[in-house]
Amino acid sequence: MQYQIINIKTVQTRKEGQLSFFEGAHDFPFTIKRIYYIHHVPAGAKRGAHAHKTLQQMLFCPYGSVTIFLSDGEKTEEIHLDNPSIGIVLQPGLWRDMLWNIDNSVLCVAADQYYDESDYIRDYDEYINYLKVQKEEANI
Ligand code: T46
Repeated sequence: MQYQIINIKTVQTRKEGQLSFFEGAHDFPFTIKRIYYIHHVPAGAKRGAHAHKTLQQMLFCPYGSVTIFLSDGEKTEEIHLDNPSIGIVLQPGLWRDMLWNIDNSVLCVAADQYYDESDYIRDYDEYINYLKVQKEEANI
């Protein structure tokens, strides 16, 4: 499955609390062009239900708990983002669903491209067909 879990650098500060950070060229496999975050979502709500053709993204949850369900058309995996020091880098071509486990959890995303709706595949049958065509093209 085309994703990596990354440890976000976190320091125990002299003041109460911890501070987590990442630096573009040092800690990232891509150049960040866009950051967005999803908030005010009630527990039990689901989002996602799409794949990206080319977009790479890093997802992390600085507050709360969100489960990410991934599929590559054959296998499925789920990752629990409930630690502000953990992120996942998703490569293109993965179907994703997200489940909010706790009210008002925040899901932050750093992306390597500007928003472009034409990069989304939002229909699962279309996604399976897209993967099939990709495989056929790779074998030519
Ligand atoms: C993803 C997961 C993890 C914008 O106008 N600009 C943006 O940068 C984004 C990300 C979205 N939008 C608009 C497009 C839709 O009209 O916001 C609306 C909701 O987007 P969507 O239904 O795709 O949201 P999610 O939470 O299902 O998915 C989002 C990202 O879109 C997606 O790339 O991988 O978070």
